Amino acid sequence: MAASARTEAAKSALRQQTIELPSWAFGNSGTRFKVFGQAGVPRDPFEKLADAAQVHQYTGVAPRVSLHIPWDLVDDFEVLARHAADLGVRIGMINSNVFQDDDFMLGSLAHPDPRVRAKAVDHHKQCIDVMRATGSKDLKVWLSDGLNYPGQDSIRARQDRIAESLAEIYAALDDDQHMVLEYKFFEPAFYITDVPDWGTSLLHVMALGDRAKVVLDTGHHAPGTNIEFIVAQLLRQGRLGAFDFNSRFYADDDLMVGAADPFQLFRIMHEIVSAGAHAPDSGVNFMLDQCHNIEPKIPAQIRSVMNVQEATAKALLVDVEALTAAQLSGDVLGAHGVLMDAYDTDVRPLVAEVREEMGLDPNPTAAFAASGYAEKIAAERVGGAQAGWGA
Ligand code: LRH
Ligand code: MN
Ligand code: MN
Repeated sequence: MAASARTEAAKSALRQQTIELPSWAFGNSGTRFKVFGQAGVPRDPFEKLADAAQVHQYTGVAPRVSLHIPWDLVDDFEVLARHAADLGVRIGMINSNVFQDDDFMLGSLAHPDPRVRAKAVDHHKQCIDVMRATGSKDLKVWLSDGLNYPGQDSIRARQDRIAESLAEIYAALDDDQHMVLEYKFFEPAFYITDVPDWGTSLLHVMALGDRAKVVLDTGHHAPGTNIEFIVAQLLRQGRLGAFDFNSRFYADDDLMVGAADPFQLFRIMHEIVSAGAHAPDSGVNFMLDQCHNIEPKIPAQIRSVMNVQEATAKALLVDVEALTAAQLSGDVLGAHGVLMDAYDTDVRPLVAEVREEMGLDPNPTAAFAASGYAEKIAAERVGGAQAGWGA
């Protein structure tokens, strides 16, 4: 493909790619040391959606918002879904939360007590009801279940309990609803996490059925883990359901995607693009899972969306024919060079052009800043809510 054709194809793909925003990114957040309150943060889920809609208004590619239950509990979810539609966005994944109730201290779906497991399964059934009311088609499950001490519980029995509980949740889904299971190698449990890695998650979802897939949170791996390998492997199995994008330096830092390691994000997107999984119908949901503790939240989400777009643009510019030819002829440096040529391309003008073609301002950050929205909400909203932690 000629370079100009590649650029045109990249532009058309960028117009179609969408990125899902987390409602909790817009609330106050922090570390266990301090939550820093910001002026104008949303006081309820309705206002979180309004802020998310700003990100979509200026980027044009963020039309869905994930909810976290019970952080985003409202009396009437149909009203919330209509509010989203009025703002030009819609409800995306519904995240369950079985990590903040006292009953779940020793686990939720893996808990030794059947009564606690039933309570955790019931919570997921409530989340499925929220999906029905909002039109969401996807349930996201992350378990904080794990052990702090050797001998604390049976490793195998806990896997069996999780499998059984997940099967019950899966059976409660409607035929057109899906679920994803998120893994995380440690925290809050330190000795063992019951769903610590992609292999464990994959085994569980494969036992459930075709509508269960793995969600890969980029912050949930040990340092040095080759995430693009995991992406390639899950894609081969048709089991990559979604990303929770963020950046990590040390642990589950939840910083802006592409900030810590833009090259890693590019390598991930290269695997995605080479498998055609960036296409809107691929079944892979590109979501953000971030908290903005010290930076303004709406601009941080805008920047994150732009970071994903830029990494995708670079991946779309890889000269696939040249890469394949170099790979097949054993030209190690040639192949590496082709990949690096794409990574080293400044794609910012290309993405700006795409925005202009979509009728948007080429510079979303500046356009948002000029809109006066941040000043307006700071004046109007008093007593903003926390993102969820401790709420
Ligand atoms: C767990 C996690 C998971 C939760 C979110 C708030 O660390 O990544 O996705 O739902 O954080
Ligand atoms: Mn996550
Ligand atoms: Mn996390």
